[in-house]
Amino acid sequence: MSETTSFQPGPLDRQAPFYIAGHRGLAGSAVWRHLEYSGFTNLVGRRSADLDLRDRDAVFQFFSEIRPQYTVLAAAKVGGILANSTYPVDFISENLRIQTNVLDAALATGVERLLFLGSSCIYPKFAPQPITEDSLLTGALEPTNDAYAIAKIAGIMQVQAVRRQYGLPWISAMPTNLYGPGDNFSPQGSHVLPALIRRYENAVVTGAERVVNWGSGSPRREFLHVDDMAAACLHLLETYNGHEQVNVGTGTDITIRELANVVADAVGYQGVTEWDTSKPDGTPQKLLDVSKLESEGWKAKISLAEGIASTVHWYRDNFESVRA
Ligand code: GFB
Repeated sequence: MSETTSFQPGPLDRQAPFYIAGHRGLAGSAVWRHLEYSGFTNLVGRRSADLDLRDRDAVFQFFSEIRPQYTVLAAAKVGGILANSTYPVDFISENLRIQTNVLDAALATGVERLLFLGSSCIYPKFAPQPITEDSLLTGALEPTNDAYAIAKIAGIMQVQAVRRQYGLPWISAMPTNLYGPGDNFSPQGSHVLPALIRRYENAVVTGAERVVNWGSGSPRREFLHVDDMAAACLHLLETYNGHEQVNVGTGTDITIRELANVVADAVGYQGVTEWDTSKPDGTPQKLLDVSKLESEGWKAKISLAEGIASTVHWYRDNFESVRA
């Protein structure tokens, strides 16, 4: 029996050095907050200006200095549908370099528990819905984000390879579309939810009577608040030791048109909404089957309405400094 199969997960040591790669991003900053809240006292993060994760030597140097016992790999080049389809080279190349460097350095220094964060876009474009973990590699990917998806699939494979070859109990989690405080609100580069918050809020502030969103509004997406995602990550690190990636979502989805109405209501916009069908729709539906995660004893807590309201609040409070 290899070490991975005999390893029994349990509570992590709150004093052990714990590195969060990407701790300034949407996902990583939520992981940091949740670990802090959960009593971890030795969290380590580096801004990209201080440690460029694409620089292999620097990453190895960092791991040998810090010797983290645990790592969450939340660092990635991410973006919405337009950014992904316009800059596929950046999305595949940067993500492969970042994750290979971090995973190799973590292996070289013997990181005990590691969680690799991926994305629900790793699954085939027409995967049966809701998408189960075993749909991975059963069909062609959605072309608007295939470069990013291939990088993330490579990350899952590397984690599985480390389990097989070296017996370390590392795991992967695949969150659905995330949102929340600290998101990127760039009009061209962001994901749909921050884009809608910014656009509708701006329309209210400027008194605009017309808002134009992308695509047809008919695609369905599932949205998970990052604080829920962060709680799921710690839960999995303390309970799960499986070869297969675990889906992290809410198990419910909504059309983009419905989402736009929720955001418009949340900010108090009463004008007209139009749809620019020259922009891509992307995959028609992306709803995760979360029964594996639920069987591990975890369920999302933050409703979409509640999560959007608090994110709008955060956006207003941080308007001057949001990433855009
Ligand atoms: O959030 P989004 O870019 O992500 O787009 P994906 C979701 C849907 O919202 C698409 C529509 O059908 C868009 O056409 N949409 C409407 C908008 N208005 C807007 C807008 O102003 N901005 C944006 N961005 N979308 C990404 C992948 O795909 O999801 C990534 O490209 C990653 O690789 C991420 O997996 C989670 O769900 O289509």
